[in-house]
Amino acid sequence: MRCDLTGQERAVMEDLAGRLAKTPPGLVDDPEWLEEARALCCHLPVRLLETVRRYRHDPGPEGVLVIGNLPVDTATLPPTPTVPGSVERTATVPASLAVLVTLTLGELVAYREEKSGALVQNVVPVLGRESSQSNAGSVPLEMHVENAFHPHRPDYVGLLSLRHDQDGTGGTITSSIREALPLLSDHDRDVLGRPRFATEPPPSFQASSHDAAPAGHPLLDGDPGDPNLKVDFFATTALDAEAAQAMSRLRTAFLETSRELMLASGEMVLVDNRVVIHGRASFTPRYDGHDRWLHRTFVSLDNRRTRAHRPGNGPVMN
Ligand SMILES: O=C(O)CCC(=O)C(=O)O
Ligand SMILES: [Fe+2]
Repeated sequence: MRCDLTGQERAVMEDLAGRLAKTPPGLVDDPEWLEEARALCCHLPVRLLETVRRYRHDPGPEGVLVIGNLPVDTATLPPTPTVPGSVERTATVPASLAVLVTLTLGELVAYREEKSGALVQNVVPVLGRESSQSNAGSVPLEMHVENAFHPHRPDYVGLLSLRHDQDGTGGTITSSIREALPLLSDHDRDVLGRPRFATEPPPSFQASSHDAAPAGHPLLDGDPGDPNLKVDFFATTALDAEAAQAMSRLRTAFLETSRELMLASGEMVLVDNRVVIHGRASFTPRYDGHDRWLHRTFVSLDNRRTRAHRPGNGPVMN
């Protein structure tokens, strides 16, 4: 699914994001700023709201929605951050855009142990982390459901491109179980639907409170013909040999049906984290301030469902 903003719609977004960026205290994680963001997100161009509403009802076979022509002005962007764990606490125009679009889909959330619980996170390459299986790396990032280990993994992931890679590489890879499922045998589907797999927290989590050995879980659950998905091909292990073979064939099916999205500056992709896995192709960072830069946000659809994990009814989950 796609929605490219017209010039007029882009101007509306520019006005709303500009107003939000100027809202006191100008900090993304501040409750009063977020309150204003929730109000302003109801005023997005109606065609965009309709598209997001349709996408939330059913994300289509590919499970992703790309929104194009958002008003990111590369001329005024600061250099791409280079530090580990980089987040965007300041309510810049791009951060405001990411928040406004994300809030139309559901509740904006973050995880306390990841990127200091910031609601808008920077996806940037970090010197010395080239081979890390995290978004700071630049080797191929293995396909994963976001925070697959967590009992309340996000329902959607948002990625807004501020700056694309200088060589035009490092695309975001997505692949949908709706497209991969037909490539799997009934036997493999049955194995993947049983609790014969375990998933560790990703490297971006300081694993403190998740030290216990992860319990076995299925990779596919729900409607056998249109299942939900929970797998991270780096962090998930099969608990027996037959499960390992089925998981390997699942990975092959995902590779065969995957797409590479070269997000241009001002393009934002929303990924349905129940039906789509994502990853990233390799690229060569230069650490010169012009590297690939995305803002990442997470959506949870139901605040009550996650309440026990969110102290003070705030947006940050334990
Ligand atoms: O860099 C990307 O395109 C995606 C990285 C990723 O998986 C993430 O930030 O969750
Ligand atoms: Fe990810």
